[in-house]
Amino acid sequence: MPRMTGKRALVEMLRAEKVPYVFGNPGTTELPFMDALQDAPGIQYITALFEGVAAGMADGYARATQKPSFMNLHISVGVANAIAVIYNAWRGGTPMVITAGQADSSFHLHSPTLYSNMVNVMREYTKWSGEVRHPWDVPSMIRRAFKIASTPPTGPVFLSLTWDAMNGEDDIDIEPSIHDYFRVRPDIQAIKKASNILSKSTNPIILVGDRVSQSPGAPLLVAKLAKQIGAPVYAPTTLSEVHIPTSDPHYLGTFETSWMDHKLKLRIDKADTVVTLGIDALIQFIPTPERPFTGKPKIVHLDSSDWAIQRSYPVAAGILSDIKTGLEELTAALSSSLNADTKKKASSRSAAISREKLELKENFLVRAKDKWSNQPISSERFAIEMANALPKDAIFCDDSITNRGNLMNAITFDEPGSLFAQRGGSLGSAMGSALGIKLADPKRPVVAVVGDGTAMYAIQALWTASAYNIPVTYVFCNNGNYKVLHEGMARYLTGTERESEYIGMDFSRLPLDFVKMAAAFGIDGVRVDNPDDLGAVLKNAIGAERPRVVEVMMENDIDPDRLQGQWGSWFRL
Ligand SMILES: Cc1ncc(C[n+]2csc(CCOP(=O)(O)OP(=O)(O)O)c2C)c(N)n1
Ligand SMILES: [Mg+2]
Repeated sequence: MPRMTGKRALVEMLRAEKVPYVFGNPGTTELPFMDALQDAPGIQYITALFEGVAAGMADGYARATQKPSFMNLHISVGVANAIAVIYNAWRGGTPMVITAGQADSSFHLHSPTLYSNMVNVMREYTKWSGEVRHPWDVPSMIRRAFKIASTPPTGPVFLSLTWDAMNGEDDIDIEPSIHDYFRVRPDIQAIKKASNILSKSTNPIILVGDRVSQSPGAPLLVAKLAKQIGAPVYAPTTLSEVHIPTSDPHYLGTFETSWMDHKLKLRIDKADTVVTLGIDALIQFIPTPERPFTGKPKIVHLDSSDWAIQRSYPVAAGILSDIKTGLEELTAALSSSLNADTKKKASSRSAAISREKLELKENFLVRAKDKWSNQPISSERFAIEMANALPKDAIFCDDSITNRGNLMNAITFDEPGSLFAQRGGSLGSAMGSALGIKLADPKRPVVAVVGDGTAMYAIQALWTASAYNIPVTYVFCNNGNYKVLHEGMARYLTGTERESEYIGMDFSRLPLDFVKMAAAFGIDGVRVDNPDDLGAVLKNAIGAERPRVVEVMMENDIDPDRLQGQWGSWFRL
């Protein structure tokens, strides 16, 4: 066993785990690690000037590679700065190993400078949180961290690295974690039960969540299942990744579960079976007059998370397994149990669903046409110009808030790995995520579409993009306000006579100027006011060899039809 310091063991373990990048922002307690990195030329430290950006990069890198990323933050306060974005990683299940320096363990009792019990703090936002107190524990703790982060349901883990664990010395063996035993197969009885329910179902619907795309190969099997049983497929408020090719005729888009879409509730009420796949089913934000599941439809839940199955609602059949493997077995069981009559009925449901999809698309195109030449630029026109400008191999990072719906209507995402949207609800993820994704897949153009308000939660990402020349194209939707909060207020006041003053929700006191901000970081930026210029500007900026900024001056009117169509209709019954 070679003798080495804890800090050297840490770096050797990172090498063994094949970690090419450390995302972080250092302080005094991280100096031992920063010192050891000097002797590890294969590992590049990417500095973020705000910890939320580092967390975004770690999130994007891990999602694009489907492997744990590694982040190193400063004691207590650096960790605290990153928590908003770590929150998204935790909700979405991004495999990340998050570390921070900690004071010498002999001081802890006396609360040294910047000390807090980080293990306790981070327990809330991670799958596992621990502290390394001895150099000889470095390999086992790092191995454990990588294993836990990458075991489905994947997620972030946290390690506090004490000063003495880094600087002390011992005889240490370096062995990486292994990752080859995660495709857990389902219980055959559970498959039979689910297949039995589904083969009798006359009106099923499918809801897909974050864990579907985390199981490589699962999205195509979702499409297969939807066709077999003739069911529409919905994603929650955000389609976070490609859980089913979006051009599939069964995919009907996202539904709003924050201010829950009333139409979805009606759809659930009419269904006799709801198939929930890899999803924390129907998480709500604002209470609705009725709960989404009223107990009538049977729920069939297939998930890699045992916690998610029966978490909030009773299920008729629960299948705990890798999602791809579970879907393979379920679709195989259904192939032998569906008879000619049920197959015929399923295919006529499929035909109706694809007609509904065409209608949704047509409605979107009519709206777009109506507002085609509007200035400020309409959200629909922006979405169509973006769809036309995106190269086939582009990766799209979405933090576009109120523009998301139109973008998802306009752009087709059929390839897993072509879409990464913010998940979890904390603003500012995509500013850093886009950089992590570009580092993971440098040959593909990476485009981040970010709300103007959202961009400001992590604008320091422009420094990292420019300083390291990570050529991401940032497109900022400058509508001058927090439009989604204006919409929320309008929903909140539905049915009352009260007029809102929308306090604290706009930037009119001092308009944001993203072209000037880009220039301050050495990035070329273009502001687009005229919708006819948009296509050419986007095409020119996407895939450039340096990071670019495009600032699109956009409408901020609230769309009453949309509000009425969703939340509002609860109150018009
Ligand atoms: C870290 C964080 N702070 C505040 C919020 C509350 N919030 C949710 S959406 C939103 C506004 C987003 O505005 P913008 O990016 O301009 O998008 P728009 O609504 O205009 O499309 C705010 C402030 C949040 N979700 N996360
Ligand atoms: Mg805005």
